[in-house]
Amino acid sequence: MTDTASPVRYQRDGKIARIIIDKPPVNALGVAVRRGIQAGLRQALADDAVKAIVLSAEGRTFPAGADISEFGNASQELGLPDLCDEIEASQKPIMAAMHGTALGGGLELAMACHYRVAHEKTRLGLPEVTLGILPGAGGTQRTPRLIGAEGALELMLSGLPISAQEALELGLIDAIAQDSLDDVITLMAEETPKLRPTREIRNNLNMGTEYMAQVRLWRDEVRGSLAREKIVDCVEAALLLPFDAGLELERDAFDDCLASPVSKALRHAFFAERKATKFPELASHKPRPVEAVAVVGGGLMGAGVATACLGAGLPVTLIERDEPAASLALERIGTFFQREAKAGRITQEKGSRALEHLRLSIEPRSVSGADVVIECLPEEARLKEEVLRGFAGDLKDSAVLVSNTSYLDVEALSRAVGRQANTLAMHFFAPVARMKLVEVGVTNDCAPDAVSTVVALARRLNKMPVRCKARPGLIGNTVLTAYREACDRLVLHGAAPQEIDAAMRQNGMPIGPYEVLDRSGLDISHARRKGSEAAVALGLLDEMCAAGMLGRKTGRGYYLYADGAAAGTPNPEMLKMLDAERAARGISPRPVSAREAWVQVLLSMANCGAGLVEAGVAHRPSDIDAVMLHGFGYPRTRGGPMHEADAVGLFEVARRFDRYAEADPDGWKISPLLRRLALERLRFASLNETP
Ligand code: HSC
Repeated sequence: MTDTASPVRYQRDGKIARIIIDKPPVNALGVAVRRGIQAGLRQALADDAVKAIVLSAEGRTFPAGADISEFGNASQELGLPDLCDEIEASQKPIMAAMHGTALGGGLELAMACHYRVAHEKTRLGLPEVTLGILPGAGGTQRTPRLIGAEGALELMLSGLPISAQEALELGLIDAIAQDSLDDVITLMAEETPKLRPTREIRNNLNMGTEYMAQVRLWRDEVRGSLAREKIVDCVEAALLLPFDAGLELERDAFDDCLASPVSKALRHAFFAERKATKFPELASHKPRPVEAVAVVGGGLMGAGVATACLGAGLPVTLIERDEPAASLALERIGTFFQREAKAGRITQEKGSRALEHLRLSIEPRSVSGADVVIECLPEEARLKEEVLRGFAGDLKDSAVLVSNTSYLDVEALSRAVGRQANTLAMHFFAPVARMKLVEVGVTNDCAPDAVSTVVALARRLNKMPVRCKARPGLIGNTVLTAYREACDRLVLHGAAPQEIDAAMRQNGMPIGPYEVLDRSGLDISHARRKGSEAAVALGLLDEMCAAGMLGRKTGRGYYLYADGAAAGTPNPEMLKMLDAERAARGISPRPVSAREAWVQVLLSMANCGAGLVEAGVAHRPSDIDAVMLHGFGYPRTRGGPMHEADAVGLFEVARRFDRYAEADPDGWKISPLLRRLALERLRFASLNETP
């Protein structure tokens, strides 16, 4: 091939033609790659000296799928399904030589080849379902032909990748290459295998009535997920219909899924979480070396952070105020490693080795050897300031001081400690071991290389760092506050707290806001909201706290908890207080539907998010979605509040806002950015391209 701009290379080594895909970072099968493969194939077929063809990829992976960013574009020149058909129809044998991750359309491409070989470390899978779609390049028809319907369903419905060894056992691939794929390619040159189109393989299609009953069972299990339902339909078609009829059904099913709001939301989430974790402005600021970390405070968060650092192989000095507190922290960390070992996630040795790198201290000066110091003290500004000032003079000049806070003012803290260039916020989520999100709150005067040091550390801990401006609440808790305020307004105007909890769950939240308050303790929320002029429900909270209704810990909160009961029943005393509050404010309660409740919370969160983007706290709207998805259980199938508002249409969002504002102007103040975008008929997504 002469086209040097093509992301696909062609070369001939004796009898073998090699088609090599070279489109970093993941060799996604966009239109240029598809055209390049087709051109290579045609060149090989036209060359009489070529007896067999090998399709492989350069860089870190075989294609990790179709190019997701192309989905939804009107024209899809040379579709992947057509390319796969052309490959399968080749009159010279084609072998896919895979390494890295052969996923989605990448694996479908390989399944259209006549032979498949994978490097031993390859992961293979059909993860389309995680994007709300199904394999749309013949995967639903070829996979059952290669490995049987049951294995195919398992692969497609779970979306989880399998190892090369598992793929070999299933019959998805023909051989594993231990070292270099070249050995297998040489073998192919020597033996020139026969043509073997996957569409013609029928022996794996178990047509027994027993198996069909099982397929029907899968159907029951997947009701409610469009993509999963359609996958089962397609596999059933593979069992019953000729190949081309199955392909046709797959095409229609793929289009239906692609057009669904759920798939749009899941694809948005995919790009939002990747974009949020990129820090292009730091590209020229190398992180400082981090060889030792100190964690100040060994409570649940501190122990969690220390455990994460130890797990990543970093020596940790954990500083507590006294011996008993230090012993408790040690116990917490030890228990964590034991639990991990018991669950088989780490070996006993790894746990013990990690613990060997832990040093406990009750001497604040022990921070002196650390490159990064992470304070995880209780959320009290005065306490944090006092402790940090106490050891600031002992820190290395280059040490970065991190405050694990969300609600406090880190700008003020950094000034008080006198290390403005080297202080920032890192907001971990509990439980630290499971939650990947870390908000990195950057102060105005913080040095860029201090920020890159913290970002690199977060990545080393296998976390997902999302940057924002260090402002009380950062992104997540600011939007969460707007969410809770919206719920409180609904309650004040007539909904019972348990109705709001049910409405939020019905709309996909993992737990209702009042259930959360009961779990975490009403006194904590009360202390935080006191002094906030926006706190709608402060009157009720005041009364509940004064009456000792602090939630689960006192057995009474928004719900009553019988001894040992997992769930509570609505607390009649609280409902009486609520009625009194409504009467005192002259509010006549009205019913609120689950739908209206969701609309109001969505509008409030999106409006708050718009304010954060406007104030420069969040870099772009999709960062807010990433934070809400990963930190607060916002349903992924809705994509995040900013995406969901876009899906409603910002003009419609603003119109509803205005309607609510007529009745309650104080509660419904629209952000200027939201108003402007609505008037210009733009979407939040138009701001997502910010580097
Ligand atoms: C599919 O294949 C559908 C098929 O059935 C075909 C249907 C045909 C329909 C025809 C109709 C006519 N596309 O994750 P990372 C980017 S659906 C575009 O940070 P890692 C990613 O955004 C696809 N871009 O790296 C990022 O870009 P940035 C099924 C993709 O090492 C960069 O690559 N496949 C992309 O942590 C690096 O990604 C999947 O769902 C794609 N397919 O993980 C697999 N994949 O640097 C999706 C990645 O600009 N991918 N990018 O931010 C993954 O799971 C992970 O990316 C890997 C690598 C595990 C591959």
